[in-house]
Parts: sequence; C-alpha cells; structure tokens
Amino acid sequence: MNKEKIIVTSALPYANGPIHLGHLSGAYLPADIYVRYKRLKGDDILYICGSDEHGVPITITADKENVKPQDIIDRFHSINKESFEKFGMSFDIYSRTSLPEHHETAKEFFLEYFNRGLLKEKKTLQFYDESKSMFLPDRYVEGTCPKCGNEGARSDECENCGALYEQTELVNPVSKISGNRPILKETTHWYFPLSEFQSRLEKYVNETNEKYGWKETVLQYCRSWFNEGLKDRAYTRDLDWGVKVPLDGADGKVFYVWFEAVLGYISATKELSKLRGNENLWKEYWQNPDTKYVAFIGKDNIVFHTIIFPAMLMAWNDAGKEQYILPQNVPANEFLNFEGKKFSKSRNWGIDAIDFLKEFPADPLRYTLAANLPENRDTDFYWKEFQARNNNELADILGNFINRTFTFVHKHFDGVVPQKFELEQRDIEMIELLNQYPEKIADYLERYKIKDAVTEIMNLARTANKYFNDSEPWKSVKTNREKCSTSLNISLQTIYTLAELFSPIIPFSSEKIFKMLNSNFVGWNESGKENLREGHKLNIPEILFVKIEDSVIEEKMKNLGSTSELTAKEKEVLPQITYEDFMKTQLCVAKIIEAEKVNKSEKLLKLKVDLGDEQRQIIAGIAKAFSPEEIIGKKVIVVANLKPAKLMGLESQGMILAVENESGSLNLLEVDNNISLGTRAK
Ligand code: B3M
Ligand code: ZN
Repeated sequence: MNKEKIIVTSALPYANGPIHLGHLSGAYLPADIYVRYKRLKGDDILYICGSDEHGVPITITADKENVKPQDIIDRFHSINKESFEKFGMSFDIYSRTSLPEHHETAKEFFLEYFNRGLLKEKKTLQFYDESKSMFLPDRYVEGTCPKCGNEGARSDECENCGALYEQTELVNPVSKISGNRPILKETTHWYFPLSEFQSRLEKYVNETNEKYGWKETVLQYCRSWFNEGLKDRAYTRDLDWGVKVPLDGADGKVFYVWFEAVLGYISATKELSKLRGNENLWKEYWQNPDTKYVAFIGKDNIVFHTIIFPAMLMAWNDAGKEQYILPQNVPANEFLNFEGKKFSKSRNWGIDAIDFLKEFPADPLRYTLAANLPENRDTDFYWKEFQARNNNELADILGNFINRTFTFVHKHFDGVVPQKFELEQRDIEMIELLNQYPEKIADYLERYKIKDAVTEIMNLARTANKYFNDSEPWKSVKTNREKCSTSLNISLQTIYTLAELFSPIIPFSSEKIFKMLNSNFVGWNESGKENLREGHKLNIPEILFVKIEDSVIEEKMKNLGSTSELTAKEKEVLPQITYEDFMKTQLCVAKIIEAEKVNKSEKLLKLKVDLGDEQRQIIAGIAKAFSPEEIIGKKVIVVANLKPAKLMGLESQGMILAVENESGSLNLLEVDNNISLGTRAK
C-alpha cells in the first residue's frame, strides 16, 4: 500500500485553565492513538497542536485574577504542555498562537481577503457595558439561546444546541463583568461573507462525506447550519488582546479569535518547519493536494472546522495562488462527563490531567479513557471503572499473561525464545489469529473507531491467556518438552504482537514490554508475524501494572464535590458587628517555639508561643494536621485576649487561627518572617 501524507491536528486548547480528563478524551487521546498507529504503518504524518492564547476566554480569566492576559497564557501554556507530555501525547509540535509567526499568518489571510474586497465593512450595534466603559464581545455576555432557550448560553454559540448567532440575537443578555444589562453602541467591524460560500460548503461536506465517511453526528450539525442558512460573520472584535487588525483607524480592534485560531494549525506547522531547518516543510503538507488532513475536536468546535475554516481556505484558494487543502475528515467526539455529571471547576467535580498524572501513571488512564471514548454519545469517567480497568484488565489479563510467560521461559528455557516444533490445532489457530490482527485493528482505526480497536486488542490478550491455560505448559514441561517449547514460543510471539498493537494506546508499557523482549517495533503490518527468532535472548520481566487499592479509590470519591469555592448559602452568615466590636479581639503575631503531643489525645498539641514580650502556653486542636516538628518556628496569628480555658487538664492561654476545608485538612494563617512578634493584626 502507498504511504500516505497526513496532517493531524487536535483543537488548540485555550490557555486559560488546566486541561482535564474530558478534554483528553475528546480531542487529544483519540488523535494521539491514530497518529501513533499511522507512524507504525510508516505513513508520513505531522501531528500539530498548541495553545489558543487569544480571545475573551483568556481576558475574562485575567480580569478575574486581576493579572495580565500574558500571565495567564504563560502559566497555562506550560501547565498544559507538561500535562500533555506526561500523558504521552506525541505532538510534533505544541506551539502557541501568541508567537509572531502566528500573528503574521493571521494578518496575511485577513489582508488577502481585505485587499480583494471580500470583507464587508459594516457599522453595527454591539453590546457595551457602561459601568466598565467597554464593548462586550463574545463570552463577555451571557444570555438565553434564541434557538433552544438554553439559559447561560455563550454569546456567539450555544453549547446546548450548537446554534451560531450574532450576540445581539441573545435573549436577556447580561454583562459578565458587571452583571448589568448591556446597552447597544455603534461600532465598525469587517465581515466575512460566509453566506456566499454556502453552496460550495454544502458540496464540500457532501462530497467529502461520500468519499471518506464522516460521522453522522458531525453531518447532522452541518446540515442544521445549512438549513438555518449561513450568515456573514464579523471577523473583528473590540478588544485589546489578540491579533491587531492591520488597518489604519482600527485601533482597539483585534481579529475574532476563531478566525485566527484555526490558522494556528498552519502557523504551528510553520514553526515546526523552522525547528526542523526546512522553511518550506509546511507547504509540502498544507499546500499539497495529496495530503490528507484530519482534524480531531470536541463537538462544540464542529462548525469552526467544517464550515468556517474550510470557507477561509476556499477564499484564499480563490486567489489562484497556492492552494490549501481542506479537512478530509473531522471525527468530532461527544463529551466525557465525570461520575454522571459535567466537569465543573467551581463545584470541584472532575480532575485535572496534571493532578491525575501526579498520582497515577499515564497508561492506565489512557487505556480507561480509550476503552470508553465518547465517540457516538456522551460517556462518563468513573473512578471505580478506572480501578477495574487497571486491575482486572491491564494487570490481570495483559500483565498476567506477559508475566507468566516470561517467568516460565526464564525458569525452564534459560530466558531464550524456545524452539517451535510440530504444531497442534490450537497453535495453528493462535498463529492465524495473530496474522489477522494488525489488519483487523487497522480497519477500525482507519474509520476512527478507536474504542472498538481497544476492545479488540484486549480481546487478543484474553485469547492469549486462554491459549496459555489450555496449552498447560506446566504439565507438558514434564511430559512433552517439545509441545511445551512450541506453546511458549507462540506465547512470546503473541506478546510481541500485543506490544506493537497496544503501543498507540499504552505507549509507556509497550516500551517496557519491548525492553523485556529485548526487541523493537517491526512496523504495524509485520507485527502479527512471528518476529522473535528461536534462541533470541530475553530480558528479566518487570511489573507492568500496579493494582490500585480500594482505599485509594474511596479517598478520591470522598474528596469529590468538596468545593473550594463555597456558595453564599454554605458560608456561615453571622449578624453584623461594629468596628468597635471587632477591635475587642486582640489578634497578635506569635512564633511557635515549642510543640509536643498531649498525652492520650489524638487531636491536641501543647504549644509554647512567643508574643515578643511574653510567652504563653496554647493547647491547639491541630495534632491530626501537623506534627510537632513541622510546626515549630512558624509565625502565626493568635487570639491573645481569649479567656484562658482548660483542655485535658492543661491551661490554654489563647488560640491559633487556622482554616479547615471540608475534608478536614488545615491551613494555619501564617505571616511573613519580617513582621515583629506581638504586632497586632487588624
Ligand atoms: N480554543 C476552543 C476550545 O478550547 C478553542 C479551540 C480552537 S481550535 C482552532 O474548546
Ligand atoms: Zn441553543
């Protein structure tokens, strides 16, 4: 078969927060599996991704934290890059849309359209927040979707029904920065004539689907926009963060983030070309009619990849210069939920990739997510399922088969691949199965049915375990050594095949297996053949998958939903006090100079604190959270005029301030070292 030339992209995540498991399973893991598989096939593939660093999602986060947008993107670009690396994402580049190369590319496209008179300049009314003296583009306004009635809909697109609209169509609009109803104010913008592209876009979608088989969900979204009728769309926004509009008199205006973000795929490939020392590399892909382009995304991004981006590329191509390729497939996924509900940061529902990967290796997560991808409907991540997939499938089926084979070969055959003698029916069937497997799995992967591929590969490991059991080498080693030798040879060949077929899904473990086999990839098409020579020396096996205890999972479940942002209802509300009331409490800085456990008490520590001009004994209920050693030397705040009290027979002359979260972990209110002891806090 001919080698294919392929570009794969995954949606560029906004660098305004850490990516979580839902993101991973939507647009990243499936793409990575596909790419790794294609590389093993020997195809010529580039896998492109990066941070989306402009737009209102970034500025809103910056406003909230009272920092600059640059601080936000720097922080989350590096967190997300690290998360992806730990998760084993094999991008050829993870770029950023804030780079000059991207700004240049975005301007080049805009000016090409502008100079040809394609863009329409229009004076329109836009939402404006009078209290903040600013226009409110995109997500600065929320309201009710004009199409489906979804409340809290974004102002440019409804997450619920997928409708695209102008923000002024929103029902009951509310400014996200002041909570006020915005007014309408006149402003000038440049519009991309999307409506003029409708018939060509329909043709493109239909023809590409006929040839390459698009997902039904993706087609449904497209059809519904076409039925609605495509409308011209503003290319620009009143905002000071983004790619500046390169026209005179366009101060304070930037490109609409989506019009440039999709070009981020191209500019990131240009960056890659520079890194590889071949400035024209990107053209060999993006401007080559033989390249196949596949865009992996989540369902909320469909319109931008099947309509807006293709229209932009068509518009460029119309100039008759270099011709860009259009997406050949957009295998968008539905959403992954978490334990039956949507991921939610404020409700502490879900888990960020970076936190997950601090505690667990990547492969069990990759396997669990891959076995349960939201390919055709929303699915859920459950902690218990994660445990079960790890323990009962990876460890008990795959790990166990590999381990018992290796152990046996090391014990009875000096750790070398045993000879193959006469084959029994069972052996012949196993060899045939191996032969068929690469093609069978490839067939699923080529059609983006990644979940089915994963299930089938694990089935091979199941069959392999059964083969080992039915062959009973522990018996034949005594009664018929040739038979034993043959079945172990075939078991090892099976491990080889499993290592290669599983490598796109669990790459870290696959690498370990190859190390144990003292061997390496042969390429996907060859992987079902008998690749290990008789007499080939094997390495010592290592543990591939560590079982996860119930207690670990219970702990995770327990912390779920305990939120760090308490709602007003959850906060204790006390009656108001006057300043004079407050000043009756004497809060002072003190240093903990001695600490020891209180006999027969789990909770209490006996502390000596220094208030500068006097020392006191305080009995504090913090023994579960702190050991005496770690707390000595800390500068804290004490209530110095609290009436002394006796605890476990010991006098306590004050109280230390601390805050406790719902799971009972404590934070002491500490102060900087340069503050003198005894200083009053007010
Ligand atoms: N940043 C939306 C998102 O993160 C957007 C994708 C851009 S792809 C060019 O959901
Ligand atoms: Zn809607």
